[in-house]
Amino acid sequence: MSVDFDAVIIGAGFGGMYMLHRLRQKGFTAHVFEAGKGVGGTWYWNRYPGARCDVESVQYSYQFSPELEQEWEWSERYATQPEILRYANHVADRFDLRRDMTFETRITKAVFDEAANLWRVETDKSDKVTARFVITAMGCLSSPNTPKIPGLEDFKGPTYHTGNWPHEGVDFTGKTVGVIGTGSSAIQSIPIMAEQAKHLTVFQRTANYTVPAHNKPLDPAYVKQVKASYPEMRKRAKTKPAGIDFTINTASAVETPEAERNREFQARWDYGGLGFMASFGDLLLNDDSNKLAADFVRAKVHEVVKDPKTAEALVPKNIIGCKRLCVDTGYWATFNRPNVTLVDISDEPIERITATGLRAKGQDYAFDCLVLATGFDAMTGALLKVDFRGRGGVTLKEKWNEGPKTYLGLTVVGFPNLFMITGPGSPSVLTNMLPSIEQHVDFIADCLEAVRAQGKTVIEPEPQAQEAWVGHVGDVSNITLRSTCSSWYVGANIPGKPRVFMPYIGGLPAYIQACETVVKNGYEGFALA
Ligand code: N01
Repeated sequence: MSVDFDAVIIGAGFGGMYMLHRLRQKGFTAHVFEAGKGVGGTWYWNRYPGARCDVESVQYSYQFSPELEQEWEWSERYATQPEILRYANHVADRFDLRRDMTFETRITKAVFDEAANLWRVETDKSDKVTARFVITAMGCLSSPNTPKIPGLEDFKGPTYHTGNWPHEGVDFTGKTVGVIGTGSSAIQSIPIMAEQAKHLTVFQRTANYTVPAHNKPLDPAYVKQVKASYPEMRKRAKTKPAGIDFTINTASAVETPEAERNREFQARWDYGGLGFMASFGDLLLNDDSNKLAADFVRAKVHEVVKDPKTAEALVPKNIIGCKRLCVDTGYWATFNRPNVTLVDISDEPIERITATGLRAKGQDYAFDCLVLATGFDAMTGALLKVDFRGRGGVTLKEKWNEGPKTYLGLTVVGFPNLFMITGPGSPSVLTNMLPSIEQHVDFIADCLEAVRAQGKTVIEPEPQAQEAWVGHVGDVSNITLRSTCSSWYVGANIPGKPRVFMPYIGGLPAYIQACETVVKNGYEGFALA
């Protein structure tokens, strides 16, 4: 039986765009379905004020095309959302990707037809297409989480979610605003919303660690130097656990003399960004080392925030780096403004949303607009919104009842010819997403080519290979402090979600090596038919 496409790709973010390009290069027919009106994925939806990437722009970019690397000019150390979206659109134009994309169309169902060895795919626009392979490129943080706070529908004013921000923007001038959440999205947007709003009230359940970005325009001489040595920089980055080229100090924090240790923390603090967590090699392995880094950051809150009670509430109490570290511009200083109030709700949940605001700890707060900076149903949320049915009609939801199980974070037993770009069980969110995406896309494209070359039509992981990988993902996660706290990495932000540390924390180099070994051994752990 003939199929409409060799591959259907779900999502036109950085994963879906490059996947289409690679499959075309290898002579496969592929089509992308995208719910949004344009390309860009996370950068298409997350348009809240202040949204920018926390990985430096010269590193948060594709490396598959040296020409693209040379022609594109990043303007700031950390690119803003509009600039990244321009880049995504430039890539789509440059590689003529749009002619194989359908926008404003969401894939709702995909059923594996075991007799014909193909996927039957359905969309919310009533399209029905068949494809030999389905490749998900839906992003890890793309299914916004709206918490079920009682009365949410009663609020009379507008409610905005940072992960699904109005495209026309929001002008808060003269408005009173309530913000729920203090994660990365909130920490980036609060300083900017505070500049506009008449009054901003921030409801904080967990105080978060944040490191200054020290963002700045890029010096043309630096850009020239980067462009002259891009291959070396990319190569170095692939030897680092997070896939980001920054210097890692492997020394132990506890074993380093105090003065030297503080010099290192301060130097990292002054440089800014996520490299702070690479100050020492054991910050996520040793409680005492972690506490030293945490105390260094905690002291900074008191240096910045004038009101001692507000400062104490803003001091993070948990393990640094356990939840994702935030990178900010003027976040704590925002709480010195007379038009900003912090409400600590760590000891009692919000009682209810009311018509005019919300009620917390027995007190009513009134505001004109409500901002939910409440994050995402991470890693599995978007995947489980699609009704995937594999062998025997089993759904992915049933299969992942106790948490996601994958082989290499790429494939699932019982779901032949289904590949996930940066799926659970891969380094994904613990790394610079762009190189991780490219590595997955290259793996999938090569794999499809190998299947074709052998005259086969079906590839699927073997149960024992998946079991071994899931076991390994769990084992390495238990070594670090990261698996110990209530974060979206373990699904703790979604009531009822199984608590499993979802990404692979063994680091990008170990992961690349694991994938390369699988390929070298003739797609070890996969069955072809
Ligand atoms: O979401 P979050 P985010 N009542 O889940 C609070 C990436 N990202 O959108 O911590 C009250 O981190 C919740 O409280 P708690 C990045 O990987 C990257 O900010 O659960 N509060 C928390 O404070 C990041 O980690 C960039 O106690 C409630 C907040 O809402 C990830 O996306 C920028 C609540 C959610 O924080 C997610 O970040 C932005 C409730 N019922 C995002 N429910 C870059 O820089 C939730 N909260 C690239």
